[in-house]
Amino acid sequence: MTLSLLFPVGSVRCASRQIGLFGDVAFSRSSRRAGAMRIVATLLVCLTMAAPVHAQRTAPTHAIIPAPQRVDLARTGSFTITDSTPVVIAANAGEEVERIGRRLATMLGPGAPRAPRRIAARAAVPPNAIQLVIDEDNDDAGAEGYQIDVRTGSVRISAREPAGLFYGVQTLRQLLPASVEHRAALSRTLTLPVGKIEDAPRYTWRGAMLDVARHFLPLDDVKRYVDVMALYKLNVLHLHLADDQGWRIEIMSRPNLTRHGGSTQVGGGPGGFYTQAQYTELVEYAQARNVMIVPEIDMPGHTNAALASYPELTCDGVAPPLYTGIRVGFSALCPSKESTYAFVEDIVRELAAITPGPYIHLGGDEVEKLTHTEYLRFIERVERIVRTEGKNMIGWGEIAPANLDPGTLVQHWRSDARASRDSAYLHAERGGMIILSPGNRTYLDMKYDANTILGLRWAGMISVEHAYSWEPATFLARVPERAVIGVEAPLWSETLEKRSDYEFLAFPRLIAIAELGWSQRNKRAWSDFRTRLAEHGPRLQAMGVNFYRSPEIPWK
Ligand code: TNX
Repeated sequence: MTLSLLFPVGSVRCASRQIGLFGDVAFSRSSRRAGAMRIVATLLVCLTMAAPVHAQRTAPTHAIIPAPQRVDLARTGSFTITDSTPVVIAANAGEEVERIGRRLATMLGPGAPRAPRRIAARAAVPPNAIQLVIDEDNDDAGAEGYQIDVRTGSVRISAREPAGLFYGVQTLRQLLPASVEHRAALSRTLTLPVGKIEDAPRYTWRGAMLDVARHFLPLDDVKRYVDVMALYKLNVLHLHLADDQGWRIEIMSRPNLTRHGGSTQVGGGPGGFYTQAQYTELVEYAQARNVMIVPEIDMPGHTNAALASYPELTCDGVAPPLYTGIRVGFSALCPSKESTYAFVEDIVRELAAITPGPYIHLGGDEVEKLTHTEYLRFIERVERIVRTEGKNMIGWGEIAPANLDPGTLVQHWRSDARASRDSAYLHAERGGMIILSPGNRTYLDMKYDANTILGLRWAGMISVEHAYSWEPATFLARVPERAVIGVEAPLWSETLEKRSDYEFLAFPRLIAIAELGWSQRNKRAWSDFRTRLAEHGPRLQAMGVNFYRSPEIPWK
């Protein structure tokens, strides 16, 4: 074995290698044994390294983001992919595996979409094939993990679930040149380095949020966002579908919400909305990429578009005019009227019916028009409505002091753990889980620096390094690690008018958050991340993503 096979890629200092290796959760007995061998080898190398100049600073063998748990790739030896390399799946493989195989085969070959080849359980795998294998006993992989084994004459990706195979393919994609991202690529020969990868996510919730309310974003643009999310193994897209400036989802029983409430946006543009059929199309598009859609209708505040459409929701029965500015906190549903709860029931019932995922987000942030008690009673009542529809509620951090069900998720968004404002720990104490979206680290609408034209700055400016260099498990002092379900990066759209604006702020910072959500703590280091990220420039460009060429990254 060569040294490059022994060590996790990218770690250059002996100490960090040791921590990395000791910290590894070995997958299987054999890899645990290999792990022990590695530790001995590491100690030997550390001793040798005490001697002055030893050429340990070898170039990394890959630029995979998020960093996998374990990568052993050789510097010599490769598997060659040609136009005729078959992608093979089991004869009885289900629809999802078929789809993953088809997309892989299409990516590898030029021209028309290609189908994967099905082979019987006992039949020999054809030579030089890429095989996708579902192995239900593969407990090492978990629900989203996978293993890749590249040899000179075969490639095998295995996982317990289709989601794992999908992610194995995303990793494979990143081992190939950016040219595979061009849809109508020319005939070409590609190679993969021989070696093994074993991988599984750290957190189950790896999210992004799009505010399509302040400015409307057409469906195709949302799909493009999902495409990039999938490449980086993000699995939740939270859509902020209603706010003061616009209502963006068709509700059949309340047609004026979109007819009137959806007719404008910040700055007074034409707004827009998704029909339920379009929403369903997006849900399915996302599902095929292992992304769950979480719809949010913000309430009781951030509701001017709804109040303008249905005056019975206001306490005085008078509809306010539509709003196209960017202030917050001035609107609220009337908490003492039964018509308010009939409205919430209609919304939640229709959303639940078109949302296969288990969550409905009801906002709950920045309410200034209700007393604290009115607010808490409101939250408790709408939570019951969500549960009646068979879903779990999510709300922004402010909801934590209410008497919540432990199945509800609290999304922390404040920058720090100021005791008076941060109460997420109350939810952790009752056994609930917290999504971390701290403003000063994950808010993609914050400017990168003082020169950024788009975006806001209330939570500070967020460089790529600042978005990357924090630790979710210990971020909230009073929330234990086990109560953190994961991370999510919101992109609010007060200043964003079109897809290229959204992409400019999201990328590459969302990619940094993706690594926080997926990679083990001991596999993360800024110096290594920025070198890997540099290799992604051509790929993002090939995908047509308008990313910010941050000077922090040595772009290729
Ligand atoms: C705070 S974070 C908000 C949004 C704004 C955003 C702008 C949160 C739950 N509410 O209404 O769009 O700041 O950065």
